[in-house]
Amino acid sequence: MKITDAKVFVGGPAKNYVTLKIMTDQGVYGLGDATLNNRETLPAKYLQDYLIPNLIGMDPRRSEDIWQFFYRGAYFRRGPIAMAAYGAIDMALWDIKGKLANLPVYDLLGGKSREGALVYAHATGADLEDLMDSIAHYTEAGYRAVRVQCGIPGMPTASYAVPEEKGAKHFITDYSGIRPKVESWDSETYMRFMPEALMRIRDRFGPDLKILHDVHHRLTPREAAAFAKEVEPARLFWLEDPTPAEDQDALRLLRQHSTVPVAIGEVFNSIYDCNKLIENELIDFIRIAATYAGGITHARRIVDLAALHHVRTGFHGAPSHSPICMAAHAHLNAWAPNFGIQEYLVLGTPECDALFPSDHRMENGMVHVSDAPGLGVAFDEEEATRYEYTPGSHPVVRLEDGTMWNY
Ligand code: CS2
Ligand code: MG
Repeated sequence: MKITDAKVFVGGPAKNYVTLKIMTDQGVYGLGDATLNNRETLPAKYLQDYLIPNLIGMDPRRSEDIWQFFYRGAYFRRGPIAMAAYGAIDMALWDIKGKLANLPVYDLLGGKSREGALVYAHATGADLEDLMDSIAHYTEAGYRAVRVQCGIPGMPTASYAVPEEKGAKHFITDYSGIRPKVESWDSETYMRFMPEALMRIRDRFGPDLKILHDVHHRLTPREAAAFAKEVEPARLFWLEDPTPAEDQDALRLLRQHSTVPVAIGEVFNSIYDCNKLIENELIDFIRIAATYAGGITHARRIVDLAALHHVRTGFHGAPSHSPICMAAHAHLNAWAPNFGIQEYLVLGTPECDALFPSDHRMENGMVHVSDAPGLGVAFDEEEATRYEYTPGSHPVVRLEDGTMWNY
């Protein structure tokens, strides 16, 4: 069996997705997601210029060897661009493998460990009152877990992922051009406001709601430890990215001072970014995504290491990823013995469903994986002709005096 061709599509409704389609001599094809948010053309180019010409003629069933060939063969290893490109190939090969076996990918991984995967939604508010309305909207829709982000008095754009003005829809990526907007940040103001706000949310919604909060890499290790200690009474489900994650030792101080569960890893792309965090049991949830972490093959290795250390999964599921990556997560979530929760935003808009038809479904705050062979998601190439690449950028963050900070 041989790979005969592969194509890359860049574009999509409201944002750019990088979609890979691998064709074989037996008529079976596979789909993968290489979307690297705000840098979408780069994994696409890597696929087109180097990886696809090498893929043609390879046996698609040998997904492990193909992964090793590209990872080791590159010589210069890892990095988000390369890992997203390998990730797309790997997902497509698992899709093909499932279609050949006539089995959903979760069965190839070891079968279902649960009936549905708990998800969390994103609630945001320009102020606390606005945020309470947004949380109520999701709890009324059946969500049992909600991530809460709130504007801070006196610093309207200071807290990550908050609408600029009341009622405005928030898109993190600004597609009006390639130059980023600048937001401002002050850790002291944030640390004075947020613990009390989280406590008020807990009081208002009661003990059962799972409340998550994302610090988006903004605090120093000492600040993060102080903050984590202060938010303990709100009994968060998790505190996400309290410090910049590339320093794996930064979490030690937090662990000495607080028992708040910590989630980290949405910017990681390899097991070597999180092995110390996992082995030293400095985190409770690992936030990798199948796309950035080199596909199902490498993500599964991270999930297995995490399982040895009581670390559960919480795969990144921001609109950064296409429904193909979310389908890969649905299969990993159905299987992983150490599943924790799934961030859930992508599926559901009519345009997105038309481009990526699937019967993975959300019900009562849980995702139910599709039983179709392979990944269980399709790609409508006719629909895809409606979209093209649109340059855009995340905001950047500066302190009041102009110093660059972490977005
Ligand atoms: C965020 C992301 O979902 C999250 O937890 O931190 O939305 C992140 O900002 C984007 O994926 C960046 O592209
Ligand atoms: Mg995050």
